[in-house]
Amino acid sequence: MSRVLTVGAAQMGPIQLADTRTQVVERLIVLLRSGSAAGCHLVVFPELTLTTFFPRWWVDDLAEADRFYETEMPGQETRPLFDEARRLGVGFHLGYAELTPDGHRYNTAILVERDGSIVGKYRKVHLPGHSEHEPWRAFQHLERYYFEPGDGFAVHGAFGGVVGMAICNDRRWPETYRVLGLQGCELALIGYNTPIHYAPDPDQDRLQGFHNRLVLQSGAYQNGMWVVGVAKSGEEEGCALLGESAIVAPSGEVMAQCSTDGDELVVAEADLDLCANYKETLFDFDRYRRPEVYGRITAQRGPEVPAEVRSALDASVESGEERP
Ligand code: CDT
Repeated sequence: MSRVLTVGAAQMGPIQLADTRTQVVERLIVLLRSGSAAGCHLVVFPELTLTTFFPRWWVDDLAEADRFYETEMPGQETRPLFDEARRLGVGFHLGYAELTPDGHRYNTAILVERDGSIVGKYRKVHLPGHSEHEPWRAFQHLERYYFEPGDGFAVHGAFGGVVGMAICNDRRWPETYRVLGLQGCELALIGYNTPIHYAPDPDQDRLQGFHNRLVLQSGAYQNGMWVVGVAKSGEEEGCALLGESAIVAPSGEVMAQCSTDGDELVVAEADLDLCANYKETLFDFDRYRRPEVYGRITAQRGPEVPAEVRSALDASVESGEERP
């Protein structure tokens, strides 16, 4: 049985503060219909798709930001997207801000099957940026104020394969792909909002596109999985966001990439059976991995220079030895 999945990366252009949910959902439906016309089984939308990237602003009380969160999914304004997906028989992936009935806030993504049922939910694990008000920045990145971290990476049996999700900053961490890969993930869906300007080190600004491809491609190759990275892009409330949404094969090759900073759909035929070419050869985990020497990966968070290395370095400095 063929396991060739036609996947659409549905990049969104900017969403301004004044844009309503209804307007955004109309744009999503246009992209969904384009995906349907292109034969897509699955259309992937970005992180925090339904609103502007609100963590760039400080509020004294989180409740002031409640309007940016979804308290139900689908809700009244998002239901037309679910209805249209079911009518077209096209599944989708959607990122949004989630406010639970008991008051927890998450940066969340869901996977919706072609019958409109939610088959998986993921809450972002790696929350970047800061939690304090830092008004000196051109724009802030307050995800660590607005959200709690999720508790792990799961996979789901959907679309004829093993599908996982991650969100934006997660894509920069090899642990993300590996934990998914260790569950046999064949297709990882990753929405993002990546400001081109990085205030702590602006030297990285010119490298945003390169770093995006670097992590998507290496994550795909090293785990033998398809990776779909989808941006919200363009000039959003004075903040330039990276586009370059891409569909990457298990070979690490980019099979499709957006070329604009607006609403744009690119499509690829993702043969899930291609994953085995990598999972059963170079990256045959069961045969070649050595978890017994990887203990540090889960035992510690930050780097710890071993004491003997530290004291040897200190001694060489004290003795006036020249450094290279
Ligand atoms: N949304 C998100 O996770 N963006 C981050 C930017 C981090 S800069 C504070 C990213 O990794 O693209």
